Amino acid sequence: MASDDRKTGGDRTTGDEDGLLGQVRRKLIDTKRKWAAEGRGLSGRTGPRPEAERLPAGQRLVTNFPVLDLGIQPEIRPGDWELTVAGAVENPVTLRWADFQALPQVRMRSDIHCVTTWSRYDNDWDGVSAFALMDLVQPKPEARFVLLHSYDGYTTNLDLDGFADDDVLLAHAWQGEPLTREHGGPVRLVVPKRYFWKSAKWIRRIEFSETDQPGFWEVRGYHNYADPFEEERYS
Ligand SMILES: Nc1nc2c(c(=O)[nH]1)N[C@H]1C(S)=C(S)[C@@H](COP(=O)(O)O)O[C@H]1N2
Ligand SMILES: [Mo]
Repeated sequence: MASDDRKTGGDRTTGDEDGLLGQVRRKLIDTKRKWAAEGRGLSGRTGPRPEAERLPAGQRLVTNFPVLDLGIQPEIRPGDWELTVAGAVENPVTLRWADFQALPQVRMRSDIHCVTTWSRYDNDWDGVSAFALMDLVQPKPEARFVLLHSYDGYTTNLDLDGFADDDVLLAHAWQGEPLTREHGGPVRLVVPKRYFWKSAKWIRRIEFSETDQPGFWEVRGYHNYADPFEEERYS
């Protein structure tokens, strides 16, 4: 942890988290984690989508990995990278590279669906799960949304359920190789159940909040929720 940005774990038998909402939230997260361990989908499906339903409407499959961004690709060396997680959380943190690497690491395979109509199957991501990050910062009961901030000035928003899902991670590697600068290295968010603009590259700050704050594309007419299987492209 960078200096004393991270508060001590605190006594969880006191304070907000002891309230009913806090208990419900912990229960909810525990349940989702259990489902994830059992390989259950949150939509009630068991296991992956059938192959015939895997490609959302209006998408075409590609095997390359297109690059899309605002045209600025910030060069952040791991030694200079910092991720702050703050807002409506019990334990705000600023993680540097070694702190991030010391968190539990996972590998997750998922499909990418970009609103510009390309989809790419079977991407292997290595990094830190959203659940592990939430364990660390302990979102407060009132936290209902997340705003992601990136080093290029980009922002994007998610409802808490969108972020706190069993396939969401902060990735530092793709297909077993360190994430390249053009794809958001050193660390990007990956949110497979939403169009890819929600997967912030060059992540710098994660803000938990009571209120929803639309991000860069969301204020420019992109859909707030962005489910590819509902074709939620524009609002
Ligand atoms: N920081 C940042 N993240 C971003 C973007 C961006 O411009 N800046 N573009 C988004 C969009 S629109 C897409 S489709 C994906 C593209 O990721 P890729 O370049 O790795 O394919 O990143 C998303 N994350
Ligand atoms: Mo996109």
